[in-house]
Amino acid sequence: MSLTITPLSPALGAQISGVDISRDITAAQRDAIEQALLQHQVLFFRDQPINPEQQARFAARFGDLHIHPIYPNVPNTPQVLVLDTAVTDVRDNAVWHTDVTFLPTPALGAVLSAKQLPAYGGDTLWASGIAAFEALSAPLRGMLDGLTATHDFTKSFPLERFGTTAEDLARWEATRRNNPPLSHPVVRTHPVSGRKALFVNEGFTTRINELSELESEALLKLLFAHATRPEFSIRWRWQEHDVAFWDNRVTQHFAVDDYRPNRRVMHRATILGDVPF
Ligand SMILES: O=C(O)CCC(=O)C(=O)O
Ligand SMILES: [Fe+2]
Repeated sequence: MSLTITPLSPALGAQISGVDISRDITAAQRDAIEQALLQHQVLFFRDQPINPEQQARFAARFGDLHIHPIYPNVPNTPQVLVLDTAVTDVRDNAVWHTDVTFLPTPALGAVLSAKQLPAYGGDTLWASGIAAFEALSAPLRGMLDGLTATHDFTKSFPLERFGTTAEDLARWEATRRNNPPLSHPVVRTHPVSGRKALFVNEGFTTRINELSELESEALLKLLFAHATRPEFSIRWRWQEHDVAFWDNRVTQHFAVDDYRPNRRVMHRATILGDVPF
């Protein structure tokens, strides 16, 4: 059976059916999914009840997996992290962000599986950095291309919220030591498709390096607002056993925090990426 790819909006997002990702997918299926990811930037699969080992195996078909420094993992499958509102304060995901841009090699992408959901609420939005970049005026595109920006782990993981126990504090201190603020290009070229995307995000980007502080602040404010406009984004209403697979090189996302104290549990496998250029 071949894959069916149903685009969901002009900027990004497609639903994929006709594949069971709990099984070892074929090379042809893998390649078709990769092509769909390059084109649509975020893919959604429905009715895919997968266990953590299956999720890690599927994600590992697209690259080596990352073990997150802060979030808890599934016991015995550390490549799969757990976002459980009963265990972890996940409010830092309710800001537009690209995952782990505080790393020299931010994630290529991630595979997120819905395990337990509130009756309603808890949607996730994604936005296309490609659509956002292409919609800017030529003079602004020209100015941004070539600039660099600072990304800082502590912007989304502040000590106040991640250093409550001695163990958490030690982990946070070590993570901060190992991940000092670093620079990435403001406009990133996709390493496979060659398309250009805006690559600053409110979660981790603190400063455009080549501008004055005032200029940087004003321009980042503009870019954060522009990048997440409705026409560049898609909102996914989860059902249990849905799986989302996004290209973290050219998108950002926002997990809506509107359902607590109801519980929501997600599992994520994160695929290592390369140095942005
Ligand atoms: O919980 C979600 O829907 C997404 C959370 C998130 O930001 C992530 O998994 O990277
Ligand atoms: Fe995220």
